[in-house]
Amino acid sequence: MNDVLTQFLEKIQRRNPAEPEFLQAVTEVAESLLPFIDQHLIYRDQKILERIVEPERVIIFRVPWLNDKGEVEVNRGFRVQMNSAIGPYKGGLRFHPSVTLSVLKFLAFEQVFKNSLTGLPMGGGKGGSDFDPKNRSDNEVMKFCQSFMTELYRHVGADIDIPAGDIGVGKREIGYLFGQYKRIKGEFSGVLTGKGYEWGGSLIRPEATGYGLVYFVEEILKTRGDSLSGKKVLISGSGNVAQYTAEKCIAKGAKVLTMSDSDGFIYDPDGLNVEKLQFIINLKEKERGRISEYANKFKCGYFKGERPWKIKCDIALPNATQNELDGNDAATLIDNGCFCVAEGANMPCTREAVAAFHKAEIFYAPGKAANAGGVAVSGLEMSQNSLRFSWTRDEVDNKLREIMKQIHRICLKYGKEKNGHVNYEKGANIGGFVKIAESMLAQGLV
Ligand code: NDP
Ligand code: 2IT
Repeated sequence: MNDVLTQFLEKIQRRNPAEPEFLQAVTEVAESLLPFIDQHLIYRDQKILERIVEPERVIIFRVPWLNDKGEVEVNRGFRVQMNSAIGPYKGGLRFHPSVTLSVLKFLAFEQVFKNSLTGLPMGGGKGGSDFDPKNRSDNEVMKFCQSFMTELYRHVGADIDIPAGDIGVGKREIGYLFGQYKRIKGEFSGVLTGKGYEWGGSLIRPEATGYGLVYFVEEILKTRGDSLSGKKVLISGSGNVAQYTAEKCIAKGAKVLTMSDSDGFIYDPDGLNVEKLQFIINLKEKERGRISEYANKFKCGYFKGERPWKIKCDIALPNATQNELDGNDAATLIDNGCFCVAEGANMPCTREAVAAFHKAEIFYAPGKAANAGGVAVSGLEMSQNSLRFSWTRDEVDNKLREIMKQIHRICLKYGKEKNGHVNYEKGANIGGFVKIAESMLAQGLV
């Protein structure tokens, strides 16, 4: 089996040179899937995994625009349409200077499995640009979004490919992108999710990834008759996912000790409360300021250039970006008694970190399961757009909770080891794969 894995990965590497993040994501999935595929020869003979790792289509385009000084700027735009076996392509847009083809291919690949796990009819895709919205005026962000959509509109549509937000793309950016699509096409459709509630968005979509993550952690804790009450929690990031993760953790009686941004992290030994969190939300969403200002305001620790994982905790929730928690961080967490790591971000833990969690047999929930709540409510936004109807907050929240419970059940079904330990990574990979594989078989060689 190791030979098969090695050969498979060597081929991926040869065909996708200089794509380390994509190779990392494929390695993680192939390690769980190849033994399973070996027991289901039709998947092997029909080369299902070989087909899944090849995007159906990749679009790369120039995004020229004028900044506030009247100067020309040029960025690169991408959309990776990875797999449409179970529905139209679906996945976020990321605007960040670190965006490359490799990053978007890894994200699109993860999205395929994640979307399958939600149980909703959504294929997988991801897109974005190396544009950095930080320190840009609203006018510049609008100009960029308009230029970006002036090319992207050809490739997306409510039944074709439905983008949403991700790092650097929130309600403001979705608004400008939607406006430009509507203007070019002359139609008001559900081409994007994460829209404002007044113009076709869903209640709970802003909260969904963070809330869903906490609901998933609750399911994990229930397996040992435990709850979040009184647990010490580390959160990284202070954006959309981190904010609503913190809100729900506080509501469940957990003690949130840290939050971070790309400059450093704050450590509040008393724990955040609703007022303190509101300060962070205002700081990040309105003033677009830095997390260090929290430490100045509430007189607590600020660790410049560091990540929160050295603080003693029960539960760690990496919610910022890929590879933000490495093997050394994992060893520190385990030594300090952390027993649960659940990924709000996509692939925040390196392979070495994940290996350490498996070895220590602590709970480790991969992003494709734990952070699926965001895209799940995007799917519910699509349903509401099709119905020309809006569900209440409670209706959407209850559906989200049920979806996260169902994903947890799938992880148990495929991930329970002989000794009773649950390998959520294996469970999520196999559980996500089966539905896609069966759909691909049914649809023939396309
Ligand atoms: P936001 O842009 O709202 O927030 C991102 C946060 O992460 C910010 O605090 C940002 O700090 C920090 N960050 C970003 N890049 C880096 C970096 N290179 N190093 C350190 N910190 C960094 O994004 P989201 O909250 O939406 O996304 C966070 C993660 O969650 C991503 O991995 C995303 O793919 C994933 N995710 C998002 C979903 C969603 O619905 N939005 C759904 C599922 C997963 P700073 O402000 O300094 O840049
Ligand atoms: O990584 C993700 O799942 C997202 N950024 C959300 C995608 C979506 O289409 O809502």
